[in-house]
Amino acid sequence: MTVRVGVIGVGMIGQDHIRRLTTVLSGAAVVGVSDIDRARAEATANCIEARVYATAQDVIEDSNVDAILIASWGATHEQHLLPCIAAGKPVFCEKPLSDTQDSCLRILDAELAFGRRLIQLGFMRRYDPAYRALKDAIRSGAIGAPIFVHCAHRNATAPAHFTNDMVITDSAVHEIDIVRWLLDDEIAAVSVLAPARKTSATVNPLFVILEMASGALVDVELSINGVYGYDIRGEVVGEIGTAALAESNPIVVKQTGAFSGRISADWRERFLRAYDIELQEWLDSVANGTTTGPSTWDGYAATATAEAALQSLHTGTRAAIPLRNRPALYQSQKADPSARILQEKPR
Ligand code: ISE
Repeated sequence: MTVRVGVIGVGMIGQDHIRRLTTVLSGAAVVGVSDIDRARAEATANCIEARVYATAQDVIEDSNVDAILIASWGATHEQHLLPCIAAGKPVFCEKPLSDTQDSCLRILDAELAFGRRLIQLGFMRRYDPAYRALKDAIRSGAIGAPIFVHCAHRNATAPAHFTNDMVITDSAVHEIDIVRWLLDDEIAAVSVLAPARKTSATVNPLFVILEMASGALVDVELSINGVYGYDIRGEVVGEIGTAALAESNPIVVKQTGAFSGRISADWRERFLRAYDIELQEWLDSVANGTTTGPSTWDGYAATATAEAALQSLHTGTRAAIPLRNRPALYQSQKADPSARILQEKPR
């Protein structure tokens, strides 16, 4: 089956997903696009011979569109997701689910009322071969019960519009999601610290501490600007051993008494395969009439944690995260087939 996809939002990540759907993956046709910038939508549509729609609503309502990919600004997601749910159309939605907890809950309630999952959220790290191997190591029991997780999230440069709050909502949100998934646990509280020492970075580095419901502790260093490259690090310390992401470069060059390797320029390079696998699994699940992967619940939990982290950043106090009870529709990730160990899929 070819899934006919309509894309809402054709900025950087939207274009990257269209390239992937049209030239890398199998089983998809991008039949139409919309964007608040009509000229940008037309330029994109011309390259792939797709239709341009005047509004996102037109994409969603078209009976020639089987599934929707939302890659517009996070604050617009609710206004697109609610009509997708009303139309019963499967959606791949880039992170965040929405920019506020209240908005996430409205989306969650709409999907619950619909009665089955329709939304797969774009937390691509869950599809990264290294993160999947890390989860497998934890689940195997090889390192015992996790006690600490050490993470670092380092970006080479931050775009001009990047704010200190975005360090939490755009960047830390990935660690917020990945530790919930790795440990199959919820986050109970968060504290955010900013180093008193001044740096030359235009966006402040931050240090985030997450307290998991199980009692495990997570630290996340966020250095989003002015670092040597894009470097994502993660180490889980268990009761009897540790497991860590290895260096992500595929080769090591040794020469005149030194060794070196490549550091990714940005997330599109570092998580290239993860993005491919993520979207291929989405297409396959749409074709099978199911929805897997990061859910509306995961999006709500991530945004609720990010909101509490912002509160901690601005008040200097630890913030608790009172989540709703988890509805049965959003079963534990243990039972989610997308959490299975990697079968690399892109064809
Ligand atoms: C960016 O928006 C992303 O989503 C990247 O994955 C993340 O690593 C980066 O820090 C964000 O700015």
